[in-house]
Amino acid sequence: MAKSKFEYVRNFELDDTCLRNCYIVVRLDGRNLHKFSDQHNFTKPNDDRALGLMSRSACSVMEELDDITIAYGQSDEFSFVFKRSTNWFKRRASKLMTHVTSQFSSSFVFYWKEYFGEQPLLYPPSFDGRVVLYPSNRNVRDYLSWRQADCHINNLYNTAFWTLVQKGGLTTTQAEERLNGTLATDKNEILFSEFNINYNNESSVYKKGTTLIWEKVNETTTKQIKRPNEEETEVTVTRTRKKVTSHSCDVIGDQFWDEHPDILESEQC
Ligand code: DGT
Ligand code: MG
Ligand code: MG
Repeated sequence: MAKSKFEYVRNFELDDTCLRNCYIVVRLDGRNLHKFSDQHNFTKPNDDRALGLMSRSACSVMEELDDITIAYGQSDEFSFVFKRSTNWFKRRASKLMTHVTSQFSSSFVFYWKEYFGEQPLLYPPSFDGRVVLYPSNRNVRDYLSWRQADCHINNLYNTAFWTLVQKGGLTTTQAEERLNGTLATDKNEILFSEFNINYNNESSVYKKGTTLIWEKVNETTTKQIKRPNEEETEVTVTRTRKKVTSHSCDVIGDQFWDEHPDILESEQC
């Protein structure tokens, strides 16, 4: 078929193929979640409904899109790591990034009611996305460690800050001044000695964030079976299937990676 004279405009498209042999990480982050969380009365510093909805949306991304082996989320962000050998969408960065962010955003709206019940969603939320390539397993682990360290630092600060405000009666300015220049040990000490809060006992979802991976799980179902000339009997069937499972554990040390050796691929490629 003859090409139209407009065909040349295709040549303006840039090649954004991700380099081979690299892990492709897509990180998304809520746009102006500060305002969104205020307007939707999120509890401070952590809102279980919001964190649950973020994880549910990330789970939908893993289930609907191919080749994501691990996702890690905290606050209003989630990172998705694609297999280093993925050829999904010919490794085109813009396709991968936009599919992840749009699947996540639509899921966030779709599942809103499951987490917020009758509380209305006041306006459409949006998420930005970026793609980063990491050539080695060590780089991917360090990337996830970086996000988890960020989660820990922010959560300790936010826990101390909102405890000073909510339980200590300080204004937000006073709480900010009180925490200015303090180290982690100081914040732990303020929580413990002034408010009898042992930070170690805080929920691990808050302290460690949420890690989603694929795991084989056994699912048992019972069925009533009726054969000709026999009494109806109950049969139990156990099937193994791959499912996205959620963990709030340390991903900085070796234990998690030793227990899940299939998440990262072998280095010889
Ligand atoms: P951005 O990302 O530059 O468009 O701006 P923000 O406002 O999204 O800022 P960001 O991403 O650095 O920080 C996340 C905000 O989301 C932060 O203001 C606290 C809020 N947020 C996230 N999770 C929760 C939560 O569970 N409860 C409450 N109250 N706020 C949360
Ligand atoms: Mg944000
Ligand atoms: Mg953020």
